[in-house]
Amino acid sequence: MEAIATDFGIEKALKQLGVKDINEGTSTGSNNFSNGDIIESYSPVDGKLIGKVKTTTQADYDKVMDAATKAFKTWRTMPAPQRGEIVRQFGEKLREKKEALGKLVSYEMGKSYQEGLGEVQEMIDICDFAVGLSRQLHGLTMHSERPGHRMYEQYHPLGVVGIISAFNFPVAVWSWNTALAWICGDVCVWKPSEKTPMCGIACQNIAAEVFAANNLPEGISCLINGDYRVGEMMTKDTRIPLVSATGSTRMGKIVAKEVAGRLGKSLLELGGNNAIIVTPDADVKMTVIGAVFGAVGTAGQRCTSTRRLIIHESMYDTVKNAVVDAYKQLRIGNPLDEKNHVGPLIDKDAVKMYQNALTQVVEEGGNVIVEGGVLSGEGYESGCYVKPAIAEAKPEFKIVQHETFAPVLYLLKYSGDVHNALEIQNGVAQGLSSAIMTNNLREAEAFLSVQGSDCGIANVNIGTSGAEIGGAFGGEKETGGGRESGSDAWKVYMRRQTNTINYTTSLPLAQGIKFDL
Ligand code: UN1
Repeated sequence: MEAIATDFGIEKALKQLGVKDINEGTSTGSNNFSNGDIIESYSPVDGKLIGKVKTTTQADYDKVMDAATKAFKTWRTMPAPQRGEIVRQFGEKLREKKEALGKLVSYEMGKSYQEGLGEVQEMIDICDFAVGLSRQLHGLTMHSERPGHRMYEQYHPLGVVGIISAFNFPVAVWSWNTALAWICGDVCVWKPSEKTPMCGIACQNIAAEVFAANNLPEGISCLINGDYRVGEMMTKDTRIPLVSATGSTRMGKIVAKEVAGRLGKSLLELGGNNAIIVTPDADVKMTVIGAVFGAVGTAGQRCTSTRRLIIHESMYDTVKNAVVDAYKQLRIGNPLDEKNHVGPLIDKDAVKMYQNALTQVVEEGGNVIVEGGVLSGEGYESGCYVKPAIAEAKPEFKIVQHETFAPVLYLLKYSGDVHNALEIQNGVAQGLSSAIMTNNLREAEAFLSVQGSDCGIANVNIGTSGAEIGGAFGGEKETGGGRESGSDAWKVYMRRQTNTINYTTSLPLAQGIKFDL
């Protein structure tokens, strides 16, 4: 074993999750694969090596796809409520392993342990949701225009669903996809982020245990590992009718083009540039909680993170001072230590992007009011801990228009009515999450109206992050248009078939066409 941190119960959690020193990295449940390059996973928490994973080779990938396509043939014939029972068992296992998995998420990704637990809770919630849904994959029935005919629609599974997930939600986003895909009768092939491969191994182990205990084929849940080249194997593969990809807009555009080029479907969850509008009728205390959690939670690395506060001029100084005061209370440090609010960024590249954003906002004429900086010294040896920063800026600054995956919050001022604030809010390329803080019904309804927020998520008196799984999650414009998790997002994982049955002895044609022989 190479250096493995012993503090905060990490070693115990890794053992409990079966995350060994060197992992195969490619799996259809059992591990029996060739020797791809090694990916080493270092924790941003303490810079130590957590483990190693093998990159999936083309030969490995083909084995996975064979196993997955074969497993689909069995899985799709199992009644959906029975598939729901398997997902229920998977959710039970997650409950048992919640602390261990939450710890691994925190240690490998860097988010606070509380947020790591929250992420596993999202997995449990989507399992519960999917179990209920497994009895509700409804289609409609229609009245036929022809006598003695019955017309209805039914949903069938698509086949193999490819999942590409990001480092920031290394386990939950996979489960939003798999829990739904599984009850729909699909099988899944997952490529987790190469920055959080151990989280992938841990989830795969849990899933494999459940499928094995039920004598089901291991190919129902498959894992592949590697960088974009491994992702490309999926995007180019006509055996994969749906690719669900979470990550940057840059990545999403490549995936969308590749998958559309073969007329496959893609489900995209890409960048956000989320704002909270603070009106003259806002509750300042609630605003501060929403804004600060939104901006510094997960160290600003959620796609729903709050990046812009659009404050009415009459409230500007009050809100600014309250938020700046709150930042003084923030404790930055080891995210496994529950007294800390903010953990590290994922890696040193992310630190560079954070530094560049702070330089650029000043170059563009912004005014930094809470200084940033990289922390060093005891506890900060990984070099990934940064101070959450705040800058006063203008909506049109290039850096403000850009999504920087770091705890940098921009304060923007508006005057006049809420429509002016909305113009600023909607005046970016991304369209994921949005929020308004107001006790004024007219402002709230204007924000939610057709002239209001153009985002997929629009919250009143709630911050931009922390959505529940029950709603459809996703956004518009450069966010990619996909919807995952709740509501009727399940429909993306199925194909719709319209069935018309003639139970008469004649064959009347639709539209009254006469064709007598
Ligand atoms: C993401 O950042 O990719 O709404 C997902 C939230 C979480 C999910 C974020 N439930 O902040």
